Amino acid sequence: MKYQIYGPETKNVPWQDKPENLVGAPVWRYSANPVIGRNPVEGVARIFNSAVMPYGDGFIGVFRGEQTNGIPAIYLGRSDDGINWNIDKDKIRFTDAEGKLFMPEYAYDPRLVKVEDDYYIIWCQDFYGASIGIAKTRDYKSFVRIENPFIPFNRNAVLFPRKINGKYMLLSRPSDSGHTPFGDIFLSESPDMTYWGKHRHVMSPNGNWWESLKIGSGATPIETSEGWLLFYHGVTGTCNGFVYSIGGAILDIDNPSIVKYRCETFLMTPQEWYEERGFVPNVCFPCATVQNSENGKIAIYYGAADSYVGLAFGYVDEIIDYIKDHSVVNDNDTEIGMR
Ligand code: BMA
Repeated sequence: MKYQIYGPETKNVPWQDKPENLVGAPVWRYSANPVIGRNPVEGVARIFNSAVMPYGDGFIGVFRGEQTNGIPAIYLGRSDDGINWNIDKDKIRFTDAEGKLFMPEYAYDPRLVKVEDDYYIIWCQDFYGASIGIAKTRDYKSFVRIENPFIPFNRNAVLFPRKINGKYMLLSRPSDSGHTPFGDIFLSESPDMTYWGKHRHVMSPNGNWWESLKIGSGATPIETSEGWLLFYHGVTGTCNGFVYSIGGAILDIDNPSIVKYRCETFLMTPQEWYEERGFVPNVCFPCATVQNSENGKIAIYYGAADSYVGLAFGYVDEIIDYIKDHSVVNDNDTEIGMR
């Protein structure tokens, strides 16, 4: 491999070989997508925008389940192969530190990451307005909520998988209380997952038409020898509403507010029926990856049309080279992000 992935060698990363007729970015869809279809669990109409990670010999995931009352909640699921999922019928039971039930009124777009000994679930919820909620677990049995990191309004928080310079690092996307016609990615740090500060700007919509309106972090950044590989979503506005595509960037390993490379073209944009047609048409919304550090295979989990979960694949070498070959960064990207 030309570039290293730092992290576990997940041998059973879901995978399908590259189709011969692939054009554009070196990212291809699983031919049997969507991997989670409609009405996947009793009382849940749709699952999408969900995160998974390796666990034991298989995989574990946190899923955005749109309940039949229309309210999103987070469900736990398990899988041997990362493709076929058993999702719990009951939503995750979050408690406070004393073990008392402490459920968010709604919760959506969960991300999942292990930092040291703890697994963190991070989502968007009501905190007198849309904001970020976090819980941690060590056993996937008890889920204890910790302090909300930010005041409203905020969405798309993504925690780095290790401390950087001794600090937890969280990407987020300050927003409004609605569907937010703007949005930049910021970075915040914490010594303890309670107090967040030293906020830095990471990147903004930069003039590329496919991401002209807003951007938001997607999957947990992947540590590589070139920097943090970040899959994010970029949104453009059309006369028929928003279109969500998947973009790629590489952030500096020690100062991730600095964007080293940023692909000026999308890596994936809605084109299949399950991305173009659904509750919200034209959405590809990445929330997680699993990767094999030995052979460089990456599987990307993304929400499709606010209705389904899709899988896409790529090799770290090809993806990084593609991002570098098509990289355009401006001062706004490369500066430390403090004004
Ligand atoms: C965003 C979030 C996502 C959703 C997207 C498209 O604001 O709510 O959960 O996938 O809109 O509807």
